[in-house]
Amino acid sequence: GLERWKTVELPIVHDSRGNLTFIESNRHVPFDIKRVYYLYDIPGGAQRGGHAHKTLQQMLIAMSGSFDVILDDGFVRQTLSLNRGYCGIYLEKLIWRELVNFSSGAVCMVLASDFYDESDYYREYDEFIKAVRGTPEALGNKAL
Ligand code: T46
Repeated sequence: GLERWKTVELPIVHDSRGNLTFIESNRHVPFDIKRVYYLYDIPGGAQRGGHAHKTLQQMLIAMSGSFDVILDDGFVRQTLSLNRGYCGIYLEKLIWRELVNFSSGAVCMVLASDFYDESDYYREYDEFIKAVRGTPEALGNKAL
């Protein structure tokens, strides 16, 4: 079924020399990875995100340290914590996200299904709500 977001446990190759985790397009993420970016050197108390995407799918991973991700599909709000290099959060389109509570030294790596495109963003919450409550997916969700 359609899941707006889900946590994904990535493969780990354990080794006395240290662990190795890998991510393959269309296997561990359900899309072709077209872009990778990362957030780092994040000052204490800073928040990132505060927007939703019209079409973009992404996976967020804490490569180091920890942070919390507040997710909102227009009806349901959930906060998830990331603090392991082998755990990702997969995000469908049309999910409002806020990243908060970054530990010192935290690094958030993001795998994205498309190139950067500012026109793919809802940066106003009201605009996002208006858009998502008009979609069949959102109405289905509301019925639950
Ligand atoms: C998301 C969260 C987790 C680029 O030029 N290329 C890029 O690939 C990205 C992601 C951003 N930018 C520019 C656009 C802005 O001028 O970098 C500036 C900061 O971007 P933004 O304010 O969107 O950064 P965050 O950390 O609030 O959000 C980013 C992603 O934009 C977003 O998709 O889910 O990380």
